[in-house]
Amino acid sequence: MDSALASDHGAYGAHPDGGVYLRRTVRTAAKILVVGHFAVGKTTFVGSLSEIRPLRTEETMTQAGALVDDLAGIEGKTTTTVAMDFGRLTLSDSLVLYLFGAPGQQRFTRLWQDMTQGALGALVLADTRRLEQSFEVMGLLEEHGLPYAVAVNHFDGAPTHPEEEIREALDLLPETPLVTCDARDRISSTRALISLVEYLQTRTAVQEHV
Ligand SMILES: Nc1nc2c(ncn2[C@@H]2O[C@H](COP(=O)(O)OP(=O)(O)O)[C@@H](O)[C@H]2O)c(=O)[nH]1
Ligand SMILES: [Mg+2]
Repeated sequence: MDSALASDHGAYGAHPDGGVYLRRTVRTAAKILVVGHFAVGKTTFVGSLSEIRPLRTEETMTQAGALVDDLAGIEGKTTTTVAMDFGRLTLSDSLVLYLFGAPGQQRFTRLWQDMTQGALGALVLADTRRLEQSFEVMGLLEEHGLPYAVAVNHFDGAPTHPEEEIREALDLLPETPLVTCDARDRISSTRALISLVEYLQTRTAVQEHV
């Protein structure tokens, strides 16, 4: 876990309101991934939580991309993430989270090698209209040994299912947290993130006792 922690970022500068610059008091930085398939809401999620203007690397989808990215049900979307989203969330005077929104498309899997370095865990965003598309990212996380929680991002008109059915459809382990969220809403996104962080803490506590 130590690899995920960076200490003493005081040199980055300070701002009395904890705004753009990192507070001098911050001692621990934790890296969390926000992952999921195309158009599941990663950029929206990181954007609603980040206290700095999120860094987004998106480009307008080209004809070539349209052949690869499945647009069924999301016709309004004209951009797709080509690399990653990056945001920052200060949780306390001493703790800051760095959020990395990562694409799940197969052609970006090599990016995962770098991105998973030092990450504590991941929040998998899912969409009930395309649950089967979450398997790819969950598989990648398992390959990299990263713990994760799942947040079903609620889209208008998307079917709602009982939790048990979603768990079964996604083949989740009993301990894997499953929550619902609206990625556009800061409070809702914060709750989803908290469920992941609490899960990571319980795992750490268990590991410390073995
Ligand atoms: N109704 C609804 N729309 C959302 C939600 N989250 C994202 N969207 C929309 O879905 C589209 C795809 O979201 P985006 O964040 O770009 O997905 P990404 O490809 O995973 O980064 C955008 O038009 C968002 O405005 C949500 O929780 N509810
Ligand atoms: Mg995106």
